[in-house]
Amino acid sequence: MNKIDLSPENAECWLSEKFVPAAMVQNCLDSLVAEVSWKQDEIFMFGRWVKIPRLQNFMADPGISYTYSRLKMEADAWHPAVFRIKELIEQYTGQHFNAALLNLYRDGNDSMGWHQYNEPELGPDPIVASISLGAERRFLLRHKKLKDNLKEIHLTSGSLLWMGSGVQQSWEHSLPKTKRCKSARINITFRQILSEDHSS
Ligand SMILES: O=C(O)CCC(=O)C(=O)O
Repeated sequence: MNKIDLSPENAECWLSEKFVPAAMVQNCLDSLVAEVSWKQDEIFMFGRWVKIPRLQNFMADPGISYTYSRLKMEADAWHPAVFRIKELIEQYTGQHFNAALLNLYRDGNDSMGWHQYNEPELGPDPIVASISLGAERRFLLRHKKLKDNLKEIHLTSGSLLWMGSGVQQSWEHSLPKTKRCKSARINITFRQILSEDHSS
């Protein structure tokens, strides 16, 4: 496990390459590409509705929904491969997750703009476990006030990026486009959605 230095804050962030057992990675990728109901949703940004530059799906325990950029997502049931990875992360970290947002980047033209996890249903200090399957992509973290403070992480297939306590408060992140990448990557971000009153 490699600690990622997010000073000046003492934000907890680390990367574990080869977290998903090699024997599982290709099977997971193939079955998720084929079996998940991927959608190119629209979100509200800069005063208008725009199509996201990637495909996505939301999975969670029954009854949980998730809203970001005015898009309300109802949960699909857990895909068995996603549920298995969730169990592996929970065993390794002791942290429980009840939801996951899945992103399918079809190639290097698909991307994710700068943002942080600040939806009220994630609570004041969200902990997010982010799994990568497939093509390697560059992931950037940028300090919200010290904009020159930039970290670049190469997310390899099977890796787990842990964005723990303190990360979302001071840092935002993005996954830029790249001409070099011609194949697909799936990202799964496991999250804990709090109950309706956002206090438990
Ligand atoms: O694809 C990634 O690694 C980033 C995903 C992400 O930032 C998100 O789901 O909000």
